[in-house]
Amino acid sequence: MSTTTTPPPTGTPVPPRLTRGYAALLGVLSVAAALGVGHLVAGIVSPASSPYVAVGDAVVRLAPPWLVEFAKTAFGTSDKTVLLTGVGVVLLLVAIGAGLVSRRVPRPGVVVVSVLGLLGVAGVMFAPTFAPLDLLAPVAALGTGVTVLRRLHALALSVDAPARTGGISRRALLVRSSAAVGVGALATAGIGQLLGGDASGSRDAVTRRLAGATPAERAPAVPASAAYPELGTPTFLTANADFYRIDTALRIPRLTAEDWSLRIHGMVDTEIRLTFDELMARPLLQRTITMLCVSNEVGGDLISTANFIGVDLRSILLEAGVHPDADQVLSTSSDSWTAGTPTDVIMERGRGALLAVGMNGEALPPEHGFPVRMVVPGLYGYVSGTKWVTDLNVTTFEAASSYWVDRGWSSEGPIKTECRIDTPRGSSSPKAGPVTVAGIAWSQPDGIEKVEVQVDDGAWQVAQLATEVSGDTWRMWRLVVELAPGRHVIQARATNGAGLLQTSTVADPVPNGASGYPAISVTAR
Ligand SMILES: Nc1nc2c(c(=O)[nH]1)N[C@H]1C(S)=C(S)[C@@H](COP(=O)(O)O)O[C@H]1N2
Ligand SMILES: [Mo]
Repeated sequence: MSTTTTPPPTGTPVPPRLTRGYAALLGVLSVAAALGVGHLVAGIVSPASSPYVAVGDAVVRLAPPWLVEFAKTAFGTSDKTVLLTGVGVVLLLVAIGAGLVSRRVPRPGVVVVSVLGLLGVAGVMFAPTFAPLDLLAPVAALGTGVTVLRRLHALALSVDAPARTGGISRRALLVRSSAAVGVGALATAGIGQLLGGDASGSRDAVTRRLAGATPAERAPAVPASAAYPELGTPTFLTANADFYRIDTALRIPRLTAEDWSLRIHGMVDTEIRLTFDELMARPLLQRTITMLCVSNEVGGDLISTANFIGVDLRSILLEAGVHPDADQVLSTSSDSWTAGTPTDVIMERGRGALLAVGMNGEALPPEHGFPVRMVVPGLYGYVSGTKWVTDLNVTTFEAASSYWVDRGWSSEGPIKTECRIDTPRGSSSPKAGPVTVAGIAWSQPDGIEKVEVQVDDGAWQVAQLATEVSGDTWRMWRLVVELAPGRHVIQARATNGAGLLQTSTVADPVPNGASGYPAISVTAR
């Protein structure tokens, strides 16, 4: 560890530079400090926002499917470890490179470290679970990396200058500082790992348990004829990573299945407490359900469909013995969010309210409520979809209110019959002539019986409906209309399985859901 002391050719002063060895070490120390601090901040705020983990996840998301498949077959369950090791090796090489290009001045290394930092920022920003607070970790990492590189670089270049303070030489100071940065990087990373200890091990175990379980009731089949993704409608089942997400959680609760329990109390004959094992010992039911957020605008995308698996909530409440005047089930999550569900909806025979433990063949993803959430077909999420649910208080609407009701939303939240036009896109310019209009419609739990489309002031034309999967899910529709060149307004409206036409009254999401016919304007050319 010293600067090279090449004898200066007579007359010309040679700018000092670092030895190759220390330059490489400097690069590694800077990147290690950045990752350590990033991991620590992520451990406090949100484990998935660790720049190291986020970049690893981004690699998985961006990798071509064949590579992912290959990794799974070649490395099995250790594919994650192999990936993170691979990312680590690449980072180490880049870090060494960052040091080696900075032997004279820190600038090139700062650029390399900043690019790495920005990769971390990008990895976090484009993660499906992104929340603004997640930016803290990669930004802290970037700042740390650049600062360490600049400081140590300046110190290393000055080792041959006379000692600054009386006792200790600059060389000794450099050795100590470098060691301190190295130890600090390991310590912050370690503490971050401890703090961030998430429930992923517990979640993997639940996924394996679900794979081995035999459901007492299977989800209805989803034939290819149930959706028109080739026309621009969503796929029938929404992949977990694409499932819309709404919650007030700044950091996702890290509840494990082992730590979870549910208490059912209040206006019941017998209080019930369930552990996760006790819940799993009950009959498991698969149900395909379309969930919707009350904040969804007409035409919006806060709607998704999954194949949920879980336990019948009604049967548990029957066991508890609900008092006849208890009109509300107030559910609370481990992070103290609450929802109030009408008891009569949960207790309706055939409604299918679930305490869900799985989603599309996996344990619930952490951001969708692992280990247990409520799902009630036909009710907006804010009055029924409690994620990380740990408490059910059987009560009345008069005695208790819930999170969004306290903020002005309606206490009852039945999903309104609605539809959406997915193709053509609004403001697009399709070719004049026959144009396919397609979209989705929903009316849980009655299902959709008819969708009609109107072009300008023309007659309402009945669309072709895709195969119905269940009344609890969306139903796709399509229709070819003739468009003459020029601007046109296309509207749609749905009629549900009970013969009820959706309302044409335009309403905002507040206080109980948006309504009105979806309309787009296009210019045929
Ligand atoms: N614990 C908790 N559960 C919650 C919420 C929340 O903020 N916290 N939001 C609800 C709302 S408003 C909706 S629309 C659904 C969304 O569920 P998802 O994120 O799995 O799509 O979750 C519901 N459950
Ligand atoms: Mo919502």
